[in-house]
Amino acid sequence: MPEKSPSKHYTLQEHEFMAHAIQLAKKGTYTTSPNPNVGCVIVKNNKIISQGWHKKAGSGHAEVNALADVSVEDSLGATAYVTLEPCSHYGRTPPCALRLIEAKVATVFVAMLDPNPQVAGNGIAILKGAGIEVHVGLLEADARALNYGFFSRMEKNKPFVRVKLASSLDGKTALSNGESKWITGPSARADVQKYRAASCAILTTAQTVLVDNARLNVREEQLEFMYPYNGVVTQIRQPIKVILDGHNRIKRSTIDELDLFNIDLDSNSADTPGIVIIKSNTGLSEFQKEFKDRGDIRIIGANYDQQSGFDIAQVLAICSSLQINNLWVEAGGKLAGSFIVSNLFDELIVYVAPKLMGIGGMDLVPFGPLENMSQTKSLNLLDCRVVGEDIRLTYSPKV
Ligand code: AOF
Ligand code: ZN
Repeated sequence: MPEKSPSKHYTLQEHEFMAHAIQLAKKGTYTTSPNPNVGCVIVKNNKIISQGWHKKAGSGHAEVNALADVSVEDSLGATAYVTLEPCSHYGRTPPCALRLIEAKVATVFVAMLDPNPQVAGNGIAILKGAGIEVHVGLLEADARALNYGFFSRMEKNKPFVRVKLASSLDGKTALSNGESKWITGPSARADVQKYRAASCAILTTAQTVLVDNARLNVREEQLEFMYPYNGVVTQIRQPIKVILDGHNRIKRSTIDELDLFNIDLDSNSADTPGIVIIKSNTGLSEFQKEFKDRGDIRIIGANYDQQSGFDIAQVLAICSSLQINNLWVEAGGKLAGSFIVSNLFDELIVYVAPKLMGIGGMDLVPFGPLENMSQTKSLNLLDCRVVGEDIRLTYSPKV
């Protein structure tokens, strides 16, 4: 790995150009995965002459888009600001480091290195080898925040995990008869839509799918922002649905009755399935055979224990192998509890409604009973805000 440039004191203008590149990168928030969000600004004589950002995996990278309409004459001696190290590999597209060399830029400011092992410093080395001045580290923390999911997958082999729960003020997620629609109001539900849209996958359980008939999709009419259609992206990217089915309740014969299985899955690329059903390793091949005719559904086996359920760490590794950067966990309190108790989550998001649901009913996270206060599960509060009539609380694990 090359060294950062600690001695470099960046000017205000350099900060402004990189901040602009970061704003451009954000435009890809709902559409680039499994690729990261990347922005690029080309500057000559202290003026931005062109700019670009990555829109969708398989289409042009930020640098290529920024240079698309620029002649070599114009880019000769220019400075490029890129939020992520230019790539050095032939992936779905050719290396951006070579594209910058071809454009004859003199200087490249890079906010941070690309942890992708196919790049990891090679992009910087190629640029330097061609005599280009390279500075790494400008606005690094902001650039990192653009891609927490991508970095989690690359660095820890697991997605960035957000666990969502909704409860009444007295901490109930459903009445004792199971009724739970609706606890929170329309604003909180629209907020959930925003998180779903930004997630690569939604993890849920057979119970949620079968009992609530949850569709778990992103609904344009409920999004409170304009979806970034941009010519390259022409339809909403629907998150992959990953369903945990330890008791083999989802059979070939039952799926046609469920709304979830009838939604349009065309927006997923050919190498990502629309739906993944994780089943116990026992009897797996039978199920795989049963679903053979459904190209949009993949059956994957995992360790399952009658008492403790699926091995969450293994489920996360499976998600990572499916190139899932951001995982949204939306099921009952039992699954949420497995994530919370094992600290295998990055954020817990709880919507609290101004309602009292009384005695009985489902607890927010059914664990315990505990014997003393030292056994309680503590969390870090990251954020608290009003969403319509409800409150949204965001926690991280306390380790
Ligand atoms: C860049 N600029 O805008 C992006 C980069 O399969 P490909 O060809 O799209 O390559 C994907 C990898 O390239 C991705 O995993 C990440 O390491 C890097 N993304 N690099 O120079 C960009 N999106
Ligand atoms: Zn690239």
